[in-house]
Parts: sequence; structure tokens; C-alpha cells
Amino acid sequence: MSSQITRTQVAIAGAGPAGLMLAHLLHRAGIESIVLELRDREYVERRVRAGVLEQGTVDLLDETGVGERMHREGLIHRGVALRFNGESHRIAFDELTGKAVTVYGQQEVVKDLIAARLAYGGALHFEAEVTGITGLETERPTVIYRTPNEGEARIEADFVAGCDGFHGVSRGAIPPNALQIYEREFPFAWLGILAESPPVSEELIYTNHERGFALVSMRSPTITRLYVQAPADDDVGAWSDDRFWSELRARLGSDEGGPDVVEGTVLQKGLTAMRSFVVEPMRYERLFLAGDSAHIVPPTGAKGMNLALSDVRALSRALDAFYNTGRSELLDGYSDTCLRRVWKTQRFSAWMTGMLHRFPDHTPFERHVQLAELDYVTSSRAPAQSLAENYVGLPFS
Ligand code: RFL
Ligand code: PHB
Repeated sequence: MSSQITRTQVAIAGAGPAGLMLAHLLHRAGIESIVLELRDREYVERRVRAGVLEQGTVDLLDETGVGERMHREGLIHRGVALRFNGESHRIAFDELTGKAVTVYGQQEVVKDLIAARLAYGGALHFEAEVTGITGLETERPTVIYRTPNEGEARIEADFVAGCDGFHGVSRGAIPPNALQIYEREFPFAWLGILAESPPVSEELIYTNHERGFALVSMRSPTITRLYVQAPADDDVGAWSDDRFWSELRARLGSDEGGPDVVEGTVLQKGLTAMRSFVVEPMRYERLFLAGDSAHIVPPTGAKGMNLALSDVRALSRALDAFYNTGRSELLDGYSDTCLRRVWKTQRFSAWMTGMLHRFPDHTPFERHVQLAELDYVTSSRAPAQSLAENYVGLPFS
């Protein structure tokens, strides 16, 4: 069977935030790309994940003309609360940094980017599974993919962007001896729900309770997003709605004067593993990794999507310099540029995770140190400012 071959400048695997934003930025720079996405459009637009946008992410959406709905529907948050020992303590981002974050669902960002891409007629193929990438050492790398209707097809490109997430195939196209992997698994997971109920409080509350971590977030004035720490090998089926609500209430201390919870219809429920992961370098020859394909952070710092978008901003600038001025220094520096920010974000995400969860192997001494750290962060300006500076987002490279 002869398979169809298409030619483009940049072939992009994956239509998550990284792949879609990269395609959008390249289009604005006059660079042609084709996006291949394994799932169908509805699946991608419904996938519930992140919700917190850093100021730099908000600015990026604005500057590229896709921020209009975010400004209408997103919620500006000027602080978060850390709750422990039965009390909540506010970290005031605006006062500590002059900045804020915006609560706006990842799937809404994805919808806005898909709409923009389709409006200008950019190539975006759903149900197109990348199965292999060949010729990376040549000037014509080729992406092999498969669709239900046309079977196998190929795209020949100048460059390939691996934006296909942690479970994608791009990273695996790099010879193992050309990569260094750094990782850490945490001994717990998050059980998260999306529910039809008003937010528990106006701002997010990160709770460290004897029974484990809990986080109350939101998506809108009527939709709430809630998480509780669960064992790493837990099963979603073991969590009835009742069990979830009562566990959340216990961790928030709702019956002892803590924040109250209005129990509503549960729209979605899922378990998320907690992992830190980095691959170095983020480039092999003509393949550039961006977003979750190159690094994973535990969600406690709300950083994964923001990091994915800062990667592709750097990549689009490097490709712009290459195509429009013939210079390749930015492409050569791409991995180092991104990794500086990636490692600082890894540090923050692991620190937040360590401070806020119950670790099964903690000794009573370590538990006391953890609570002392929370006390320190919430009672002294210097550590509070450090938390705030990282949470609202370090500058994009
Ligand atoms: P994605 O979003 O995983 O997109 C990858 C896309 O590639 C497709 N794909 C393929 N396509 C073609 N061929 C193949 N062989 C393919 N294999 C995979 C996939 O279908 C998918 O569409 O990666 P990207 O673009 O790098 O974006 C990363 C973010 O999705 C991720 O970092 C965040 O969701 C992480 N995250 C958070 N990030 C934040 O910035 N703020 C938050 O508040 C936040 N909270 C979270 C989170 C992630 C969570 N979960 C569920 C992991 C909360 C949770 C619970
Ligand atoms: C979310 O709203 O889904 C969310 C918020 C903050 C986090 C993680 C997830 O740290």
C-alpha cells in the first residue's frame, strides 16, 4: 500500500495546549504547520485538567488574539489560602508581587485555540495517530500517522515538534543514549471531581490535614473543582460521591467551623498520579519536545499547562528567527533556555507537594517540621513572597 505524503515546514504531534499554541504562534509568524491529534475534537475539548493561568500565560493569550473569552469568563484570583491546624491563612499575591492568576479551564483554552486555528484554515487533523518519526538526522524528518478513513500517511517536514504529552510517541523516537531522564514518583495520587455546586470559597484553599491533602478550586460561579489526596494505587470505583464529600468535609473541618461545602451533582471523577519528570535535552536533531512530552510536574503548583505554553513560546521564537532571519542560535539554545525555567518550576512544584501532603513514611519529627514550614510560610513575608512569586509565574524565558 503506498501512503500519501504531505509536505510542511513544521509537523506537530498533539493538539493539547502546547501543540495548538505552537501552531497558532507559527501561523502568526508566517510559518506553515500541520497538527496531528490522536483523539477526536470532542474528547480534546472535554478533557478536564488544569485551571490556573499565570500572568505570563494570560499575556500570551492576549498578545496572540485568543484571550477574549478568557477575559469574559475567567476569574481573577489575587491570593490563595493555605489551611492547616484548623485555620486558613491567606497568601496575598497582589500585595506580595503586584500580580494575580486567572482561573480558566484548560479545556476552554484548548477550545479557543482550536476555534482560532479552524477560523484561519490551519491544518489540524483529529483522530490522526502518530505512530513513528523517522529521518530525524536528515533534512527531511518524516512523521508517520494513521487515520481511521485513510489508513497510513506521512508528513515530510523541516522540523517536528513533539507536543504529544507524557504518553505520546515523540520522546520514544529519540535514541535512549541521547537522553537523560530524571524522575520522582510521589507515594500518593489526587482524586479529583468536577461538580455542579458553587465554589467552596472565593479563592483556592490548599489544605494539609491529618487525613491528607485537599484542594478546593472552581471553574465558574456554578461549577467547582475539588481534589483529595488518595493512595497511589487507589481505584476511582472505590470513591462513591458520598465518600468523596464526607472525606472533603473532614479535611476542610466543615463541621468544626471550617469552610462549608454544598454537595452537588458530580459531573466527572478521576485519579491523577503525582510525578516529577524531566528529560534532557529537550531536542534531538530536528525534533523538539515541548510540554508534558518533556516534563511533568505534580499539580500542586498548578504549573503544567503554563510550562507547556512557555516552552512553545520559546520554540516559536526560535523557529521564527530561523525562517525569517536565517539564524539558528535560538534553536540551538532552545533546550537550555526552557530547562532553566523547567527546573525552577520542578523545584516549586515538588516543594508545594512536600509541604502540603501526608507522606506515608513521614516520622512524627518530619510531620512537625512540615507543619512548622506551613507556619513559617504563612507568618513571614519572605517565604510568603517566594511562594507568591512562583505561583503567579516566573518570567517567561
Ligand atoms: P497534553 O495536554 O497531554 O496534550 C498532548 C496531546 O497529544 C495527544 N497525543 C497524540 N497525538 C497524536 N499521536 C499520538 N501518538 C499521540 N499521543 C498523544 C493527546 O491526545 C493530547 O491531546 O500535553 P501538553 O499540550 O504538553 O499540555 C500539558 C498540560 O495538559 C498539563 O501539563 C496540565 O494539564 C497539568 N495540570 C495543570 N497545569 C497547570 O498549568 N495548572 C493547573 O492548575 C494544572 N492542574 C494539571 C492540573 C493536570 C492534571 N491532570 C489530570 C494530569 C490538574 C490535574 C488533575
Ligand atoms: C484546578 O483548578 O484544577 C487546579 C487548581 C490548582 C492546582 C491544581 C489544579 O494546583
